[in-house]
Amino acid sequence: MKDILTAPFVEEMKETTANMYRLGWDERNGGNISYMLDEKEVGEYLDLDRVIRTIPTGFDATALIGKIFIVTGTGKYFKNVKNDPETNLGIIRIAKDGTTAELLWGYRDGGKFTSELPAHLMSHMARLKVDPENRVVMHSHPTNTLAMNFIHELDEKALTHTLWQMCTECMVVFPDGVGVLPWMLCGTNEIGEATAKKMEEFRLVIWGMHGIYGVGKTMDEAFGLIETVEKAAQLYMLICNRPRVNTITDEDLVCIAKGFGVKYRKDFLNLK
Ligand code: 2HA
Ligand code: ZN
Repeated sequence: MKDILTAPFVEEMKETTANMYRLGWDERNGGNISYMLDEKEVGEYLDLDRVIRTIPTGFDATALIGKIFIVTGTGKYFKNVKNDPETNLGIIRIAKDGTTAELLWGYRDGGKFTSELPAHLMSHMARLKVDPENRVVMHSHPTNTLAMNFIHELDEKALTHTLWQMCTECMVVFPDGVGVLPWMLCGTNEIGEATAKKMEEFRLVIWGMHGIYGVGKTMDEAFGLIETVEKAAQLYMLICNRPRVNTITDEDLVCIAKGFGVKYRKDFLNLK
């Protein structure tokens, strides 16, 4: 059996949480990541018949029975993952009843998965229906994205349109736009269900005045989506209270979409 601490997926979790912390997106225990793993690959590092303990999830994830995820721990700091992955991360498998997580590794101090597991697993279920290759769900509190939430309409069309106008790259990176939820209580099945519903059409979902969710086939895709929104939001925050002299027009946005061959949300533009 190979040493789990050398597994590429543990390395990716360490590196990503450290990056997100350094960017100031994940203060204290803010943010969480879940990453669906390949059973065969995990089997090279862990005895899959050895369940350390079982933890009820409090919701039904029948569609994910047998699936294995590496997930950040509840109350754990992204800052600390790099130096102690076995305490701050866990590897869980959804048990045959669909409502129990079998702990295969990690949460060494008796801890458990993030309080946002409902939003994560429900989002995995929703995304796998539209993209069978989706693997990552990522939640974070990027500073400028949050700041923007307090001064900009929390409307999907308006917010996506503003972000698209902030950098040329936005239309290429998230032509499918950004879903938006109003402020809601976090850590509940209700916010999980609302997030998953949005994930049927978006890879990015803003939790109004709380943070953002991004998903993808890879860690880079999910991270890159959030990073690009945050860059656009930063530009917005830098210019929002100054006179606008120049702008990327809707015609320019169409030109970008055509130039890069991306399918975009036409209803998010104001073309006649
Ligand atoms: O786990 O980010 O949404 C900490 C959070 C809650
Ligand atoms: Zn949060």
